[in-house]
Amino acid sequence: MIKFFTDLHLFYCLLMIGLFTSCKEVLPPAAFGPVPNENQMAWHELEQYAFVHFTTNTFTDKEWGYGDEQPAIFNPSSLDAEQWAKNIKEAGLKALILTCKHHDGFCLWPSKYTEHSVKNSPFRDGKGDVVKEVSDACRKYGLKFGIYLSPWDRNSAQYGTPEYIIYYRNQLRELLSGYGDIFEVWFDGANGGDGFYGGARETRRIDNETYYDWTNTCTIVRELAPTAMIFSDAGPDIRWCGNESGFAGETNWSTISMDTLFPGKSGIEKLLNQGEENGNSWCPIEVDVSIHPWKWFYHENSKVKTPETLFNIYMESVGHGANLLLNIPPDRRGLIHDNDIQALKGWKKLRDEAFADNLAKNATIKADTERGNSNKFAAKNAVNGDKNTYWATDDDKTSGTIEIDLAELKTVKYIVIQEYIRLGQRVKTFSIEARRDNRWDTVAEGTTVGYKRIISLDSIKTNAVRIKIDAKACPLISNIEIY
Ligand code: FUL
Repeated sequence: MIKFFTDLHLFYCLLMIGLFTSCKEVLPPAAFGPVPNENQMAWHELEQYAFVHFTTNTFTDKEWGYGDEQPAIFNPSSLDAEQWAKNIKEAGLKALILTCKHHDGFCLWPSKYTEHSVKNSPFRDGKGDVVKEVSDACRKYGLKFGIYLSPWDRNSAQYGTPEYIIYYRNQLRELLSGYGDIFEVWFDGANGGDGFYGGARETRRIDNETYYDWTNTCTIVRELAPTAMIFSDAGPDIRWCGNESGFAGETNWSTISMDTLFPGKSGIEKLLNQGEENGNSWCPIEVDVSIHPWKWFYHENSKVKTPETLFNIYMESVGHGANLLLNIPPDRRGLIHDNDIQALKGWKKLRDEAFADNLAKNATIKADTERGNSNKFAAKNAVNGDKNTYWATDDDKTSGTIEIDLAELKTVKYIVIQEYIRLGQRVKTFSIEARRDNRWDTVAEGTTVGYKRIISLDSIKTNAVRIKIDAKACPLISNIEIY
């Protein structure tokens, strides 16, 4: 009897071990290096949004007001924030950041800490609040709203003293608590020196590294707007791209070591533009550029960038794994000018046409290696339209090749690749090959991929595309599109 039970026992045990081994779960890779937090992930997914520069400069034809402008000159004849929001939305942009106060110190909201604001202007008989009108319009049109509050203030008599920091923070609190959800706070690194400063009309120099005490200012943002991203030349959440021409590096690591950086530090443009492969923080790039060449504010007869130029900017910002912040400045009426609207429409059309028909959707896909031979990490995850699944290799394989068979000869102009960055940015180099007459030719080579990489090809004819990847750790590719 005892013997019978023991044999049966043994049989069940072996059966269970067998079942367990065949169903053994293949685990996802561990994170590699710094990774984005949830706020940064949501920010990456916005990809592109608008900057709106508007203040007394719009009426004085200046780019940097001295600080002695009379509030009386701020008098837009027909300001319509909904016209801004509607056109920005229709251009496919996802948010709007408003210059609530530029370097001249004039406040677009009736701040209780200064008289230098809309409340002493003819706009809406001194009862207006541009920040409120714009944030309301954004909500109505489904755009996120962000604020720019210039640290440098050429109007304030206190500028350069510790009292000014109290003033600056009070204004920040007003903006963060009175206008609904704020998705981004933009801290400018510019500090030019001379200004009105309450009538002193002199040059005031501050120490960029210490004067603003950014750590404690950022704490205010964290308390009042916990999901807001903080932008400055040097993070902490998003960094500047190092230029105002509209491009992120061909190599663009979203990682950088920020320990010795601070807003306004000079000589770090290239570092900011490319990031650092082994940087210790996740701090991706935002590319800020204006629709008017070299002008942030509206000026009569300003040239407007063509849809084609805007498309190139898109390719070198969003297409290089950065977010694009495109400045669209309203004119003296308080409206986005029709020339700008036409450029935005043309740009949207170019994007829609370029990315209309994703050939990878119905294609057959395979990879030379798949993590644990598991469906969970199979090549097909890169074309299933689900950003949460990805193709991965085993931990000990840092390179891999994925092949997309288009079944017949197609014309291919763009290839989009996205890494599953929630587990870190990994791809160091890639090459793209196209199959023609049973021969594989290399048609493009590049370095980093990151959140998104868009590769432009010479309208090649091919029936299959092969992407070879070399990474710092096992590569994780969540999306491939072919157009
Ligand atoms: C710069 C400023 O000096 C420009 O006027 C503009 O606001 C640009 C976005 O940032 O630092």
